[in-house]
Formats: sequence, C-alpha cells, structure tokens
Amino acid sequence: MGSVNSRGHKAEAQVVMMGLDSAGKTTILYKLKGHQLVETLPTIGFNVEPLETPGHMSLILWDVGGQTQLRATWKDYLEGTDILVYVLDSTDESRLPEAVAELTEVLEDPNVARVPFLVLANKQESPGALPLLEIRSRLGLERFPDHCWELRGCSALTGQGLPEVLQSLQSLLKSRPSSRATFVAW
Ligand SMILES: Nc1nc2c(ncn2[C@@H]2O[C@H](COP(=O)(O)OP(=O)(O)OP(=O)(O)O)[C@@H](O)[C@H]2O)c(=O)[nH]1
Ligand SMILES: [Mg+2]
Repeated sequence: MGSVNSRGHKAEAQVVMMGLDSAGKTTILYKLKGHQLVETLPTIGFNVEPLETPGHMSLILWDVGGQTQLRATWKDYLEGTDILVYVLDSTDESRLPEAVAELTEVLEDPNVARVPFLVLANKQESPGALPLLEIRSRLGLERFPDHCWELRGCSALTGQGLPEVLQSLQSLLKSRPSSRATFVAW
C-alpha cells in the first residue's frame, strides 16, 4: 500500500468486487455508501467509491461489471488488489456452478496469490435463497488454503449483514497471508 497502482489510485486499500451479473454488487456498493436504494442498471465497466471501515481504515471499492462478455476484463483490475470481494446471488442456484468456476479462475491469477477474499452470499432475505451452509459446501473454499477468506450472508435490499461486511474487510486487511477461514452464519 502507499504507491500508485496501475489504475492511478492509491494510498487507501484497494478492494475489488466481482461476481456474476445481477449478483447485487452495485446495490451493495451504494448501500454501503449509505445511499437510498436506487434501481441499478447492469454495470458496463466499473464503479468506484471511497469507503471507511468502523476502525477508520480507508478503502477504495471497485465494483466491476459481471456480464459474460465483461469477465475477460476482470484480470485487468487485479493488480494491486488488497482484498477481493466476490458476490453471489443466493437465489440463483442454477448459476452457482458458473459463479464458482469464475471465482476459481480469478483466484488462479498471480496478482491475487495469497490475497484475502470475502464471499458475500447476497439476497439472503429472499425466501428462495439458498442457506449459507449449503452455499458453503458448494463453494468448497477449503480448496484455497493459501488465502485468508470469509463467507458472509447479506442482503443489499434490507442492509442486513452489511455493517459486518465492513468489519470483515477490516479484519481481512489486518490478516497475515497465512491459511485462515471463517464462516459466519446468517
Ligand atoms: N431481493 C434482492 N434483490 C437484490 C439484492 N441486491 C440486489 N438486488 C437486485 O438484483 C438486481 C441486480 O443488482 P445489481 O446491483 O445491479 O447487480 P450487479 O451485480 O451490479 O450486476 P452487474 O452490474 O450486471 O454485474 C437488481 O434488480 C437489484 O435490485 C438483495 O439483497 N435482495
Ligand atoms: Mg453492477
């Protein structure tokens, strides 16, 4: 941290948020910023906002569009990343294997070797949401022992779980690059 990275920003920790289209990334970003719930459009490119954790750590949060044709650009956002946030739509069971495959590909990029990551199982307020335990077993995150990681449930619609997201970002930032896993029940 401290130097300017390839995106021309720095000083603050760089947090990159990815996930399939419609997972709720942009809604999470705006909710974390305290904005009124807005109707989002699919993100073409990225949104970027500064944020602060409860412990006064400054972050820059990049929200990268997740449509299929945009995913080839994801690797361009990984250099200089301090934490990866990967958002899942908990109601989209049919695309969970695709989401897991895309996450696996991201984690294979050398730019995120040993970078901590936070998986957010979003839309947990929805009656059709897969329970967090089920999502955990399908993700198989134990395959990534070189990363510190956390899995959290949240709802960008209600805001439930979002304050804890900031706490998780803070603790992951402080984490050392050694194996550690945390599972936080919904
Ligand atoms: N029920 C429910 N709907 C949500 C939640 N979060 C987001 N949505 C809805 O999901 C849809 C997609 O949300 P976006 O935030 O645009 O999704 P995105 O991940 O940014 O999508 P891309 O920009 O295409 O990658 C919108 O209709 C949101 O209102 C949630 O927690 N619960
Ligand atoms: Mg978006």
